[in-house]
Amino acid sequence: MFRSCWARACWAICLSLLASCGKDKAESHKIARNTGTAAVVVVGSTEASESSLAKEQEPNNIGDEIRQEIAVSSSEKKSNGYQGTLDGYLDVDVFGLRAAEEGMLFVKLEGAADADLRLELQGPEGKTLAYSDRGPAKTSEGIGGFWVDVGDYRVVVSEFTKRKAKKNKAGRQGESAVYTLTAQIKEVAEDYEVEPNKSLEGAMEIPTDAERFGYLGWKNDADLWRLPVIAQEGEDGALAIELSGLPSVRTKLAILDAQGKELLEVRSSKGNETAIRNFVPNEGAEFYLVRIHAKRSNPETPYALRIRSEVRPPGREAEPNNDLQTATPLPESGGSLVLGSGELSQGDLDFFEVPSATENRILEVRLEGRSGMDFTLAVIAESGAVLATSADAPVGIVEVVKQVNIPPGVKARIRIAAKSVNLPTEYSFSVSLVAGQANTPHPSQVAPMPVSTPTPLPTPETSLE
Ligand SMILES: [Ca+2]
Ligand SMILES: [Ca+2]
Ligand SMILES: [Ca+2]
Ligand SMILES: [Ca+2]
Repeated sequence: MFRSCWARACWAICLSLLASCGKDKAESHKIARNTGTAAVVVVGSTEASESSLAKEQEPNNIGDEIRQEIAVSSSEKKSNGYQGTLDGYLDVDVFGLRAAEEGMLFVKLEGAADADLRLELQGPEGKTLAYSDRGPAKTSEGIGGFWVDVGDYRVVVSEFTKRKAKKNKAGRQGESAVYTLTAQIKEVAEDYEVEPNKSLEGAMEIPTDAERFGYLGWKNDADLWRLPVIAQEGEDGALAIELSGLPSVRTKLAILDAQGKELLEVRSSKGNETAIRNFVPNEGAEFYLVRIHAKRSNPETPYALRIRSEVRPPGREAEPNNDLQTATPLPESGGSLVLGSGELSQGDLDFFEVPSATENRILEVRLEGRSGMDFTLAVIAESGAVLATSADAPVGIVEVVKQVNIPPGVKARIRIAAKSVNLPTEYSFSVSLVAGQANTPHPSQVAPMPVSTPTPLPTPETSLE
């Protein structure tokens, strides 16, 4: 206990020291891009009332001269913009956007309940910079926290029409209901992301035991955060990486090494939080990257990302442990019983390694999860051959495998997965090992099955390009 507390204290001190070392860099990086902008809390957007907005003037299609412009600057405390309509499904409305200052741009497109709106931010030459198509008609579109430099941009409003309707020229006809398009540069607090941060170069720092905020502000926005670490004292230190839920969004949370290689990615269910807990940094690793990403954006609600230091009790998993090679070794025990525990998020999979012995043993595993989740349990040989799986017990029932022969010298693996994970969920299990021979088929008589992607879990969606 004493050692454990001491290790925790050292771990925390080392991390906070490192965090303060890295701070100058993070701040200078941020200040450079925020010249002349005081760091204050995000201002509540003072929405322009619809009646105060000017009406769009046609023709304003792609290729027409831009005659209407939205002026944005951080000193403007209200949104500027226009009201418009889409005259049939083929109408496209292009507005200029002039940024008088650099900063974080927020664009909002609402109304036109009878049309499925799309919103695009373009460079002056028409190159797409950010895109929003979040849902059918009546879904507000927006772009949240896009970094603009001083200069000219374009905002394009158009309508989504299904391919078949387009082909048959059978899209919506006539003038749509009125839409409202507004834009504003908002000042953001110190602990918010600064875009662009899709690459290591732009990644801001998040120290341990800190909280940072950001937006998944447009389609395919991906945010990287730089997580500095230092070799921990003892072997029981770990990190918990926790991401808050975003309304109507399924978020993806990944940890990458310093070279950008993905080590583990978990997902949230719609609107819910997700987490990677029990993450154990490699000795000597300087930093890791945390990536936050989703298919569907939310330009209005920020996410909160937290990093906490934790202590791993004996037998607790060490992430990443999603395959045979990275299985967490279970502690050697004097007796015949070994205890283990861990946590599963959606997309996670946990492997444990059972210590080998000089004699043949009979293995039994009993797994208990919290909150009535449907776990699956398997015992696998070093070769990948499945030695035993738990019967498909209903939700909330303890999963058991028993009478499994473990030959001398073999380090068997235990694989733990779950069928549907709504929220990150803890589990614990016990492993009993008794010398002897059980009457079960030899491993070679059992067909091997893929172990890195268990059937019950949905296949991960395509990751970022
Ligand atoms: Ca129009
Ligand atoms: Ca972002
Ligand atoms: Ca896990
Ligand atoms: Ca895992």
